[in-house]
Amino acid sequence: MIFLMTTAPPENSPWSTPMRLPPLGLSFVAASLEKAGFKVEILDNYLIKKTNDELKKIVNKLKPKIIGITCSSASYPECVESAKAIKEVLPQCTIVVGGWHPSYVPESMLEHPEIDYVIVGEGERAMVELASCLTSNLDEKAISKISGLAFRKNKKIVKNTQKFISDLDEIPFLARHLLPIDLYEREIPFLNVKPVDTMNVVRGCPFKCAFCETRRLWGPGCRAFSPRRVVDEIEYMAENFGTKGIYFLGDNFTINKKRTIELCDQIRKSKQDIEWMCDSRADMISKDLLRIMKDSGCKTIWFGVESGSPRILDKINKGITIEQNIYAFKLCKKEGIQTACSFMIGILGETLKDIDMSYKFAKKLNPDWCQFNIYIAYPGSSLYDEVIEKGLYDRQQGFLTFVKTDEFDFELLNKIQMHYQSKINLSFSNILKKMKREGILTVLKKAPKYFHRSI
Ligand code: B12
Repeated sequence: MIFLMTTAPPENSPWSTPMRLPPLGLSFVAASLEKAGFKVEILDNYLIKKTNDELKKIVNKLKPKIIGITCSSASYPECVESAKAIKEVLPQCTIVVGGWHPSYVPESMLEHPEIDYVIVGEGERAMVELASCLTSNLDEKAISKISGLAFRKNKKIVKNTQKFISDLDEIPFLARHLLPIDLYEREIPFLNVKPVDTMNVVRGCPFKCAFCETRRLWGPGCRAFSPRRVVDEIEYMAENFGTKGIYFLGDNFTINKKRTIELCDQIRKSKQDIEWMCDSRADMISKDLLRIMKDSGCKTIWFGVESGSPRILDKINKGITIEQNIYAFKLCKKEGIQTACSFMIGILGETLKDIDMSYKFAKKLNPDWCQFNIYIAYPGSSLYDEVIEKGLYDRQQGFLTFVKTDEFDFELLNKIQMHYQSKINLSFSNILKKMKREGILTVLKKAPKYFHRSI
């Protein structure tokens, strides 16, 4: 039996978000393990919040041979603590970690003897290979050849080169049946239907934003599930979980226009009448594409605008101009697609004047929803290296770094964030728009959420 789990930063931590979404990556890994014949259980501890003492009891009862843990830079300390707790009661089990943080800094995981293996990047194939070796008593030689595996050998850390799955359709549908589906949010302000579920259908991003750099996780190219496969899964979700809306989460849904059009066609022709939204970039949409997207149920597009200062857009290497953003938002409005967007505040090199430019720009774009995230530096990105090199921080929690410059620190950014977010999202016109879209009662019920802070 294989036990998979997530961990979360403590509730009062600045990195904890109130969003309750299913762990897509871990559930893909679970689905692949099931397809290979393993019995799998998932504990979404980001959601359920069992203490380590409770976790010890659970694993002691289940006695899994292998435990896989998802780890982000925010939950790194909790991931290590969980591994330690597990090994206290089950010293013989094998602990494998995967996810963004282990993929970028596998050494930080393997310095803890409780963690046996790290899977760098895409997890499905490597985890199945590892589990097969471990359960068929194959020798260490076979294990040491697994692509994407990092492990200790003779007091050194070995990292095998990754091999990416060229045909994503070989990955089975997400193992939603292993998740406590009713405990998730399943509604979203930008769609009028309920329940809404999330999907990730594109992997990789060719752009080189200095704060993100997903290439180390997904490789240099961009791969996607076939439109037919995506629609088959939507139909399966609708039939088995009542799904009526989809949020396509991920780097860039519209990266390949031809594929996006094909997917829209398939969605339109499918027997399910779904509403959906996606993440995209201002330079990756066009009038004809928006029309096709709208025709197939697209209601909202989320854009990472990041800054209203051209200097900062250059600094983060976003590759999108102020003018392109203005054009994209106008186009969406004209074509009847709602816009949501996020900005980052507190980037190194940014001044309070730049931050103010972002606020003014957000007002000018006039999105239906706007989020100001406080920039956090995390390993793997070039901005993180610069923050550390120049000492531009005053605190670190695990690997997450609170940027501090002569002009701002986290506390000030926090105040600015709350102020901007409430000014824009709680403006009279935006509240009216929300009420029209979601109904007065829903808006009143959700009001406290509009104030929540996010990084
Ligand atoms: C959805 C999302 C969330 C959701 C998470 C919902 C959930 N339950 O998963 C919410 C809103 C809660 C969230 C919160 C946060 N997030 Co977030 N999030 C994302 C987002 C947009 C999509 C993640 C996703 O589903 N990807 C698709 C799946 C298929 O990929 P995956 O999860 O990476 O999984 C693959 C591999 O990583 C690996 N894998 C993953 N887990 C495991 C486990 C094992 C055992 C194995 C073998 C392999 C493996 O295999 C998977 C399949 O190939 C990403 C950006 C992105 N483009 O991915 C950011 C991202 C992951 N988040 C990020 C951050 C910073 C945060 C927060 C700190 C933000 C905050 N202020 O609170 C928190 C911390 C959360 C935590 N757990 O500690 C960063 C992570 C950077 C880092 N180094 O950790 C990202 C990359 C965004 C970015 N570019 O800055 N997030």
